[in-house]
Amino acid sequence: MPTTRPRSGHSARIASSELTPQSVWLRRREFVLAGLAAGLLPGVLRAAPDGAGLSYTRNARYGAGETPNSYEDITTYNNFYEFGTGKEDPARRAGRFRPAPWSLRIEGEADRTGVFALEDILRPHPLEERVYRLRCVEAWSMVVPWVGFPLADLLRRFAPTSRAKYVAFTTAAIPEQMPGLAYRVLDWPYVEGLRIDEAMHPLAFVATGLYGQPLPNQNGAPLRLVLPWKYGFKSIKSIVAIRFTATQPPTSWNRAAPREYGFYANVNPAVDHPRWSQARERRIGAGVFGARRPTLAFNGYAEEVASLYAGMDLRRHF
Ligand SMILES: Nc1nc2c(c(=O)[nH]1)N[C@H]1C(S)=C(S)[C@@H](COP(=O)(O)O)O[C@H]1N2
Ligand SMILES: [Mo]
Repeated sequence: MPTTRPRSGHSARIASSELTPQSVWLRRREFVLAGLAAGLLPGVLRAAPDGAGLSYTRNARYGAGETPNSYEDITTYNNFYEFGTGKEDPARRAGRFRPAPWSLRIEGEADRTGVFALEDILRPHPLEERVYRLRCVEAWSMVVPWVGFPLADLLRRFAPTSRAKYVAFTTAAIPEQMPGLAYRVLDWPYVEGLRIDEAMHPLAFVATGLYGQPLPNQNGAPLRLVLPWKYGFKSIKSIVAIRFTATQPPTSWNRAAPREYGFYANVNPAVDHPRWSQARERRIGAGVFGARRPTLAFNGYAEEVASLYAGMDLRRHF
């Protein structure tokens, strides 16, 4: 599987400095120092049990002061209804799922559309680690050290046209490999969508790994979105298609229960779910005393993303 192949991180590029004319090297050095100042520190290569670790840089801008959940918590307490609705179903029932070979279909309002092999999708992107909070709409939360790259960097490669106002995403639906598809809990395949400026926001992330290892099937292998300021259901897993559209695309949870799940789904402690409060959350794995904590506006990322929604009524556009 291609994601197990080590990729070169910043440290590899620094090492090539001797081969470069000095003027270029000095400029590159400024670039590297700017990167360091911005918190892009060389990553630690953690070895996976089978030796298949990813190579990545650690982006220290995200996750300061947060203790990541254990690998065990993150990979055994999941929502991935294609494998069943129980929290332990994905870990137990995703073993037959094959995330390789994989391809991604790019469609709609973009100059470069077509079907691309996953290797070609991933090749140009240096991987970085970002520790993000994940807040599920069900009022539990976790902290996850994702490995991946900015969604904007991927989307720009397809040269979206000026008519591309939204981006729609589709999950794989393979009945022989995904036993949950036998139950019509949702209208399969799982679909999600973003306004294009949300998708291009620097926080929007494509994860291909976690804890320095390729994504386990239950977490959305081989690639999934991570949108830390939105409820977890926006972070669509195991993506097979991306479509640039002029109009707002349908989304699975909104279609299933429009009064309960909006298109935007920004984490908002001031707007309760019709059946429960969103004011507080239960941090998985935090023990009896640390477990209950207040939910923050935009899951604590308001400083970065609130301007995306300036002038919008967030009770109406929930
Ligand atoms: N295709 C698909 N994507 C999905 C889901 C799903 O059921 N199917 N569940 C969502 C929900 S509700 C959450 S909270 C997160 C959970 O991600 P995790 O299991 O990696 O923590 O995935 C989201 N992405
Ligand atoms: Mo969720």
